[in-house]
Amino acid sequence: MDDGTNGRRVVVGGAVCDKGRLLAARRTAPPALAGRWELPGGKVEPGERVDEALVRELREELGIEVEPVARVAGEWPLTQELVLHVWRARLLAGAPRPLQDHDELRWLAPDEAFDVDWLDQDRPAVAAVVETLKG
Ligand code: 9L3
Ligand code: MG
Repeated sequence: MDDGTNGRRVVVGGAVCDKGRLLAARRTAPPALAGRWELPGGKVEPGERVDEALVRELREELGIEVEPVARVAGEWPLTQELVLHVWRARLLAGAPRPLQDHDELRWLAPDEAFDVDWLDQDRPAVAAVVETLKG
């Protein structure tokens, strides 16, 4: 089956939105990425759907419950083996806390969306999601 990933493992990032703002998370690892901001998430496990992985990762990393809304069009290569997909998600329950992998979180209004130093591969999806928030 052609899932469009050319055999690469999918990393899912969550564009979590609440009250018109987008959640950004600052990474603590690996050293090359520490201090950069991302749409939180992680690797999809074998046999797991991407939207399921998103719910699991955000529960593990931030202690929140989210509802996946829709995939953001596009995919962004991370390495030869990994490719980033982004899903918009709605905050259902909990207040995000950096439980693992992050040391700071911010809720960004559309006009602040690029005040943080996003990982390069996350930027196009952030831009697309910010447009939907302005709508
Ligand atoms: N990554 C890039 N953008 C993102 C996420 C969640 C992850 N929005 C990159 C960083 C790591 C790799 O994907 O090199 C795996 O992510 P993780 O499992 O360490 O979160
Ligand atoms: Mg992660």
